[in-house]
Amino acid sequence: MHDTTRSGTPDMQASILHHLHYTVGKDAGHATVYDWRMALSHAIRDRIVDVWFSSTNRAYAAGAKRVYYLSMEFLIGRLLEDGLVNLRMLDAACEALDRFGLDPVAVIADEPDAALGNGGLGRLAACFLESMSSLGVPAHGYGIRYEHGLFQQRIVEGRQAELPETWLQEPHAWEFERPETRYRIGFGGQARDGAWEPGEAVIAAAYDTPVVGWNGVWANTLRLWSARSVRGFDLDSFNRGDFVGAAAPEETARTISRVLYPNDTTDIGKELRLKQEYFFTAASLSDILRRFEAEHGDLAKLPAKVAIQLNDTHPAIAGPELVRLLHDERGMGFEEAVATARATLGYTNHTLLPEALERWSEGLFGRLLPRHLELIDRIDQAHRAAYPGSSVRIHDAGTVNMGELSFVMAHKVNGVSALHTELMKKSVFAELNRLHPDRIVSQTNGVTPRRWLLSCNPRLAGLITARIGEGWVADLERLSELESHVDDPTFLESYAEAKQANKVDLANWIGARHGIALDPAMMFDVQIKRLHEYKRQHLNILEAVALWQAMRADPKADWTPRVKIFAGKAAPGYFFAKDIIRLINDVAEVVNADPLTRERLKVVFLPNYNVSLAERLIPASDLSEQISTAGKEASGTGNMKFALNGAPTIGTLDGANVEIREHVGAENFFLFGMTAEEAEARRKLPGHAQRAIAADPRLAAAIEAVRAGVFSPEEPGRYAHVADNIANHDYFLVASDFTDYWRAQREVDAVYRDRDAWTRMAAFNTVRSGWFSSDRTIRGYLKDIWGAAPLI
Ligand code: NBG
Repeated sequence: MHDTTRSGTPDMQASILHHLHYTVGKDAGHATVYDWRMALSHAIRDRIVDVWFSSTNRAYAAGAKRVYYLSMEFLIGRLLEDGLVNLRMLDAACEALDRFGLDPVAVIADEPDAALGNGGLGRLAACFLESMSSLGVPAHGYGIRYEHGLFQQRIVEGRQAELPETWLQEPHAWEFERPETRYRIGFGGQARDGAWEPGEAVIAAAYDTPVVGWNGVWANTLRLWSARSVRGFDLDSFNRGDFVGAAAPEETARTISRVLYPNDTTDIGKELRLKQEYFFTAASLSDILRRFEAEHGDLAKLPAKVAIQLNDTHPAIAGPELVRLLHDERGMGFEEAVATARATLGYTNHTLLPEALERWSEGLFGRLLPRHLELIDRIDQAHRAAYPGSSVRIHDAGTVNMGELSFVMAHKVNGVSALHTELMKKSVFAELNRLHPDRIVSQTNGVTPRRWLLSCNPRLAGLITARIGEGWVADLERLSELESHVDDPTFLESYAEAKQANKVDLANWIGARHGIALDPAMMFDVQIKRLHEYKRQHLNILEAVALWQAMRADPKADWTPRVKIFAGKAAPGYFFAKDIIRLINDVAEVVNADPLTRERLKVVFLPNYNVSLAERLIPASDLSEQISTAGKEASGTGNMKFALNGAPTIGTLDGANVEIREHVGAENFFLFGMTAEEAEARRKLPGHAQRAIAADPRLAAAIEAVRAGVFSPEEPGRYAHVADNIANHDYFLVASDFTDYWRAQREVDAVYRDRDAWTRMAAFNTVRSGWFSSDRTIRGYLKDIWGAAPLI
């Protein structure tokens, strides 16, 4: 379906060769895969740039409202295939590479993943950028150009080892440095008489990456900031022989954009982190105001022409910073400045985990941003004056609360699924919601169908297009036109074949890459996401242990063969999560070697989970594990990708699982476990874990095996603390949900054995997942939060 190319193969060949010669500086006889990949990327970039210019001109000509998405993370992954697919030049490019005697797959896979994010939050930002371009919304993404993205994970003797990520070691083919776009960002110093005299400063330097939308109609800009020294190279020190000192200012300044913090939903409370947040937020706001002033001038119009979205509290300093820019620097009255800022800002909350709601110590905050602290206190006072009796405090008891700050400074606050939004109203923002009952809205997350179906699953995409045409790519809800096809045996047969072929590809890749032989006839049961207790990978591995024991006890029974595939990174300082990785690998070693069970149960942990690995795994999955403790996963977005690609969910009523189940139908979803409310109540019941263990001998035996060192014979006590955690603390209710999880898994087994029933279920998941497109989510933000409209 990629055939409708704008420029045919000869044209493509010519531009690849042109760039190979004049941009990369190689001739075909000496070019490496890297050289070819760069040449192709530049050839594609040229075409994207044309789209980019015309979009920019159209946005200026229309004088339209612009959307600015501020995010610490953009987990964009590889861009070449994205560009090729959206420009519809994949076939032409593959053909051209083929003519040059190259393997297109290898060339495309040569691109490093841009891993400028930790997980769902950063990937959502990337999907939103793509959707805004596909819809033709004039928008910019703003973030940090980290030199080192999320660490690379190796598994060494079962354990996670972290290595630095080095995506910028090779030139990044997609970006344009903008030496003319630089801002001086201050820190420290003093606030005096309503003005700020920073004690130090760094330069924020802009790098632009165009993001092209579907069909090559519109392209927006992702602008990432890199930190530079204001002083540059110190020649005097150098001439004195102090070579290290000469380079010191530059090195220090660059630290700010050096690394992405490898934390997922937990706060790290570091000075450098706060600096990063202010650095990119301040640079972005200066840039936004500069563009606005050039275009419209009158600051009163700001909310009519600019919508700024804060992706979580990381850019929460945007509130006081915008007030500072309007009030201190442009002379707007304080109250008007606050009202203008509020009307311009929106805030998305992405988690209710208390440890992730950013709070800074007043000492650190005041030292780094003294004027902002003053402004925050005025904002706080004004809020209290407006709502006497309110106990809400932005700055209180020695801390500055970024959640409260974001809420007070935004005209809309949104949760990322229906359940999450409701829980937000009841918990973290209960009082603020009473004071501002219209402020909280819900916007359920979504994923871009271009990357997460068309590009990653060409077999299924081709089958869909053959049946209903290609309109679904731009309008995913059209998948519902396939409803009647689910009754057509030929459709189901092709659907099953596509999945099977994807599984064979994955098995071959895992075999070649990791030396693990997987039988594609087994069920591929997949849990891929960051390691976190609330995501409960330990529930999944305990079930594997119990299943292994059950198989050993009754080897003759007719077990449904399955392989449990895990992948995911743990924050380097999150020791329990790292122990779970090790436990999974230890269980794998024992279970996979057992001749009694190994034909029917395998456990695999794939290292270095990233966007590209997800693109490989999801189309080849049979079963999607979404088993978080109810009330803890704000939304999830992987859950949507699996459903769309025909992997039914085994899951709890958490996050967007709830809505997935409503859409695909309860009969096509394996539900288990307590609801959020029940979980909350159970947690308060003394001895809940022990009771659950006493009631389920299977669970007791599985925990006992882990405790006794069955999977760590060389160090029997290795997992005693894990067993102890589940038996005695179990905040995440692993024990209490185990029995029902086991039941649901056996139901999975039963349905899977009926190939037709399973295929129907999988197909219904695809056909009914159209609502989970990020295009739909963006339309929701446009209507309910941004008050902006697409230009195409
Ligand atoms: C994550 C949630 C996910 C959600 C993504 C995107 C953070 C702070 N939150 O459930 O845990 O899907 O955000 O909204 O990373």
